[in-house]
Amino acid sequence: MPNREITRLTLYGDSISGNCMKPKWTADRLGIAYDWVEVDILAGGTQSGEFLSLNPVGQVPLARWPDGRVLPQSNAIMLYLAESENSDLIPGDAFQKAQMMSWLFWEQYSHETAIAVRRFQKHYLKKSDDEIDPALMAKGRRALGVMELQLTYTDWMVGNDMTLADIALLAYTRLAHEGGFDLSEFPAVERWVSRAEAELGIPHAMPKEGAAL
Ligand SMILES: N[C@@H](CCC(=O)N[C@@H](CS)C(=O)NCC(=O)O)C(=O)O
Repeated sequence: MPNREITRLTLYGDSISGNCMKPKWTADRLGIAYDWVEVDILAGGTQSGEFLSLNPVGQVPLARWPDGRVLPQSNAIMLYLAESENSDLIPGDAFQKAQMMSWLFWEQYSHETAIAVRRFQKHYLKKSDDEIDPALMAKGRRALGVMELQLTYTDWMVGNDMTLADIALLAYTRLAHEGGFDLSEFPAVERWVSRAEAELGIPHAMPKEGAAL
């Protein structure tokens, strides 16, 4: 499947993956046309010979253009798409752009590595809480606390408008309940999730009130 002829930007991703939603939402927001190729992580799609020939790292998301260029890494793909459209998803001010980058690096090092990993283990691998490294809950709650601090004072992670930092952080924050995190402890984050989902025109992913976590 991955090596078929392509005629326009093609995004390879698994719809259950927040990382894969980041370039998709960015392309949708920018009105960039693309084909979506679903790669089933749980069925080993990222480890097939065909897929590995495109991305030896064996991970989605992956962007591929008809001229043969391929680009892995969710945040790199978002950046390239937004930059190529001169989008205001990247602040014009150099310092604010650096702040946005700072959140993107933090997301990959301190947020995704706890919240996405715990969600995957709990929600998809069906591990009980006892089987999951307790450090993941502590690290994830700490990351949500950092976001709460920022979002108590500002509507968006950087400046007065949505940037790529919001898109990157939304991907797994909106699904944190699937990892056993309780976002009602972080009310500013909860409000920001709704704001960002509305801005991107995507459905609300929060659990219904009273639902078990
Ligand atoms: N830092 C990478 C992480 C990508 C990643 O972890 N992808 C996961 C899905 S969220 C994957 O493809 N896992 C399949 C595998 O490892 O075989 C990014 O942001 O794109």
